[in-house]
Amino acid sequence: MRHDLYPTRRRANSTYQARRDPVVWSTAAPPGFVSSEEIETFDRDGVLVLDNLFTDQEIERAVAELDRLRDQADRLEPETVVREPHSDAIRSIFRVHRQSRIFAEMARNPRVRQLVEHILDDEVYVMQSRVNVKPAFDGACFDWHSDFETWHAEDGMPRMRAVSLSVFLSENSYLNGPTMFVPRSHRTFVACPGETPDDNYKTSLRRQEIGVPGNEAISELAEKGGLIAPSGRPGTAVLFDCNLLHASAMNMTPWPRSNVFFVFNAVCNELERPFDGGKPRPEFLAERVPGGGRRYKAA
Ligand code: 6CS
Ligand code: FE
Repeated sequence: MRHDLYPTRRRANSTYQARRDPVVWSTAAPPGFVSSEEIETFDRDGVLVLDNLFTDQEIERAVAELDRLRDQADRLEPETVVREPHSDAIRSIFRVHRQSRIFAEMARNPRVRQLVEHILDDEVYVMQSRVNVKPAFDGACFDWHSDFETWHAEDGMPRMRAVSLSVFLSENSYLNGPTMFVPRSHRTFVACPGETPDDNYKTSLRRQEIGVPGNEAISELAEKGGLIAPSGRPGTAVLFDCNLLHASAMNMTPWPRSNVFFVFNAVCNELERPFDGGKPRPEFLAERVPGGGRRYKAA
């Protein structure tokens, strides 16, 4: 019987347990462009805002590429184009690092790689990428969740040894549905109620119902850590831990809130069988380590 460090789902209510993994795995000095204080902030809060991580020129190319992908959505892998729950507007485009050379280059950015490989203390690979378009007037919300809870239950991610980088392709402000985070919630694993339906991803990417903690859990953790909604100009990036609770409200403004997300998983944290007992989700959502990763490296 496989030992499950983070049992979730198949229960009536949300239950808590303490995180059993480090947040920052390396004890060495961080890469030069990041200070030790910033790494300590990430360790404490589970989130770090990096202003101007990408240049205006890099962002302009990425925005033009996003427009091209949206215009040519019919040429993309069909399952990777997810539409809004209440309209035909595009909500997300997944696997952009495999469908676009420009987004592939962004994912290979040397500063990004140095930073995430420092935090995870291992080589990394892109387990998932997506552009969340959150279109003007029509961008629906993303319910409260921990990405790791889904990736553990439905993709078989064994340990909390992955991080996400959200890069602003448009202005993120308090108006247009910025991602809200519960700082410090990454140190608590909230096991969620409910049973994972077959092919859950076919609905969860439009409206997540399973893997959503109860309001009491969000209230309690927000009382402790508060709420933040980083804002900034295009090129700003937000690095956040795989287990940090986050959500975003709907976008009613005339301005889209388009961000590209790259999920970096440690090679030693290769995906196993889903811990909720279901069948693995498709590769466009959860890329398994190419050529198989090394076995789990001691912390
Ligand atoms: O299921 C997933 O993998 C996706 N769902 C959400 C709400 N965030 C992480 C990821 O994009
Ligand atoms: Fe998420």
